[in-house]
Amino acid sequence: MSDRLLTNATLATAAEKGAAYGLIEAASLAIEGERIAWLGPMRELPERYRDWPAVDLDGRLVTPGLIDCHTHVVFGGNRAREFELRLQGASYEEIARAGGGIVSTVTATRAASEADLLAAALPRVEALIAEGVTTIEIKSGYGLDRDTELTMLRAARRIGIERPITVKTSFLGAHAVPPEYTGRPDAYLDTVCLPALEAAQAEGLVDAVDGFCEGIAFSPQQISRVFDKAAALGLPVKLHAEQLSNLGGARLAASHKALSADHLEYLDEAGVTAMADSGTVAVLLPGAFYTLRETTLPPLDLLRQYNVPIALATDCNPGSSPLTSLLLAMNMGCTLFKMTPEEALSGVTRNAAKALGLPDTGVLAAGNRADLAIWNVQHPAELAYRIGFNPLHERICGGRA
Ligand code: DI6
Ligand code: FE
Repeated sequence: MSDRLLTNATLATAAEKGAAYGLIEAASLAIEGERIAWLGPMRELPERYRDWPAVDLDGRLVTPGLIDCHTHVVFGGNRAREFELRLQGASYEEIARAGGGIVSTVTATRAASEADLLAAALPRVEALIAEGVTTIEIKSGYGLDRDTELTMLRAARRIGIERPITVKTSFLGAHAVPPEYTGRPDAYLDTVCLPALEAAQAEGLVDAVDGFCEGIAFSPQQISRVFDKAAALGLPVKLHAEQLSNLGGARLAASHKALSADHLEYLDEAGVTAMADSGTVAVLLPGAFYTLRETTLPPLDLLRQYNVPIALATDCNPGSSPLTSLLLAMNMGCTLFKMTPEEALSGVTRNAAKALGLPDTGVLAAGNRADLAIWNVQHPAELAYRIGFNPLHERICGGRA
């Protein structure tokens, strides 16, 4: 699509400094190729853009394209049966220890081909795209053998080719101990996980390395070994930390300069200060909190007090968060975690970009990628306020409608 001008818009730029939401009213935004060339009040529009083809947005709100910075959208099967069991009283951890949970998805994922995984994931990704999502992070972690981990990552990369969306992949081989290694997590890491990471990196399939630090998964010592391998391969890290208990995962992640630590319901002050010092983003996942009927809240006040950037994501996965709406995650962030609607918006734009190490999206600014969402709303608070309604008017990803 050629160069053009959006006029008569309300911009919520999500810039860190300045007005709430980075709001600019009666604004124009010029798109040149895949980048934002200029934005600001209409009356300050520079001469050179005045004869560009213009679209009058009639006062509509424009935000950065939304970024879902933590998903597991590639997987086989589903866990509706486990949903029934949990409603009959079984806990998430009991189901996992009895060989259900993550491991049941592993069985279904191993049985699927790359084409099967892609076909199953696309409707989930399309639901996100329909809500203005322009960047998605996708993890492996349901293969837990070398071939299936690689197949998952290839399917994830394929999504970014088949659909107009930027995909960032994370290798999550340290997600669970597969049944064939029960009781031998270190042997799993040495013989499967670490060699698979090396192979995936050699194939260009990995943008970051993730792990699950939890009693039902891997200890901090084990995660450390995975992070050391990531460092040796030159890959950034992130971690599922303090979701069900406090093992000091956030501190560990921060000591490895992690991009993000995610979940964090059981995070303590030492973890918060460590994250503040390392610039690690707190990715909150209210869909999992809701699904697991968690009652311990992530420490929002401490995160704010120490200026830790806060992001929000769907955690879309078949077990703890079968959620494919980032707008609903924003609403849940506000209602369940008492985030402000402004924090919810920066959580799915500016801070989500930071959680993925992306410097040129997540904020509307000249020079950034033209990743935009145009909404049929007047004020940005409306995005987090409504439940189950999608006011997207148009989405532009890298300058393309
Ligand atoms: N924490 C989660 O919430 C997901 N993974 C993780 O480490 C859940 C994965 C699942 O239950 O399938
Ligand atoms: Fe997750």
